[in-house]
Amino acid sequence: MLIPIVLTIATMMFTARASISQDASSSWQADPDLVEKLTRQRREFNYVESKVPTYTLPDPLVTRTGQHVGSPKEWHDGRRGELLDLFRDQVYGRRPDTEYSLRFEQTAEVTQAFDGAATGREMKAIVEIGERSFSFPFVVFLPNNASRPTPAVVHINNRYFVPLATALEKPDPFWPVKMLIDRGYATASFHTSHVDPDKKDGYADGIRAFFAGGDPPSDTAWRSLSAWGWAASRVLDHLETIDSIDAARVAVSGHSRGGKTSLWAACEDERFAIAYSNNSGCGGAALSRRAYGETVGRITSSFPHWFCKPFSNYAGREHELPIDQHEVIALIAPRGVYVASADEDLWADPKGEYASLVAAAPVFELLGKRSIESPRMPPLGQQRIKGQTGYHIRSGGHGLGELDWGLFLDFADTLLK
Ligand code: GTR
Repeated sequence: MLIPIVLTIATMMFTARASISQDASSSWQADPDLVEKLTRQRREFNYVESKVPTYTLPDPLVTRTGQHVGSPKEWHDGRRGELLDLFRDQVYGRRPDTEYSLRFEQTAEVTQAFDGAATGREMKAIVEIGERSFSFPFVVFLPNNASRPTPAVVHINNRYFVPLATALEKPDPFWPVKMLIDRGYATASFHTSHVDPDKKDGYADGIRAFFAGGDPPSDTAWRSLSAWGWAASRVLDHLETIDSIDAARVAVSGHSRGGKTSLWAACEDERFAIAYSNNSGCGGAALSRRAYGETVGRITSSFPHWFCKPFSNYAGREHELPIDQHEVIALIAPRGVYVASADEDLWADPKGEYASLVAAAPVFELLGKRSIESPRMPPLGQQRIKGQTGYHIRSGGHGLGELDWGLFLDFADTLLK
């Protein structure tokens, strides 16, 4: 008798557990088997929820001197600038204020792309300081048949450059141009490494060295993420000159390191109406204090060119950070923010990505806007949209594809159309 009873309980336990992760109505939780597997593979990193340190997040609505921020005016005139400066000095670095001139050159054009649905152009942004110049290419697509100026998405491509000819030849889920056009959006994209090489020793060839006249960067000078975000703003400068685009309705998007960049780009440049951050993790949407998956210590040693020097000092001392990543989202308020996670991408800490969106809610509220407030994550595969913020977690690993894009555009439609 004993054996069958034990078996039944074991089966029930298994069934109960399986139904937790698959029940379409329950809030997402990391798959315990995956947690176990990753823990075994990377012992020095934490994937276990119960081992997340207890932490208190800095309150975005309390200033450094302890003043409570009680009005939109106090936010805009005081606290927002204070927070922006903290992120500049402690995390992403400070952009130079050197004067430069900027012009754009068209290097190729196709007026009847995608059976006449779009015009595609390959462009060059040329930045000049005195006699010196620096340039990077980007590609723009404009819907041909819109009856009024369209919204647009500037996509930060951290993987490769997609030249005009390539974009016309083969669909690319990482930047699905045809899909964007079909949904009524213009779009533009550039490759991060063309602006600032994505490698530890690439400084000399990038825009940062160009601005510094070859001098090495100071500890708090901008790093690559900020440089890439700056480039997204230069592409927006160009979009502002195109009559068929409504420059007040332009989103900035990116995946992973590109998703960290899209958030920071929208903090630095308030012209972006939405930031879309896909699987951005540490230094992006995920809260640093959770130290779940990738940590401040790990990211600043693996990618020292992404963050300014002070950020590395918080390795293992995340609780001492004067800010946390929910305040990056707060800096984008009252504009739109969309965060997307992936079920198997625990390295990017989906719970921490969602939690920071929620922790920014008081700022949206102060500014008279609605945003996601529920501490419970939505179930796997179910999108949540409330006012200015949206979120989904899909099944699968680290990556950006048409499913993510489609859900993001559903959110963008609610704010930009
Ligand atoms: C990972 C890195 C992340 C993320 C990602 C990417 O290896 O640890 O911070 O940015 O790469 O950009 O694909």
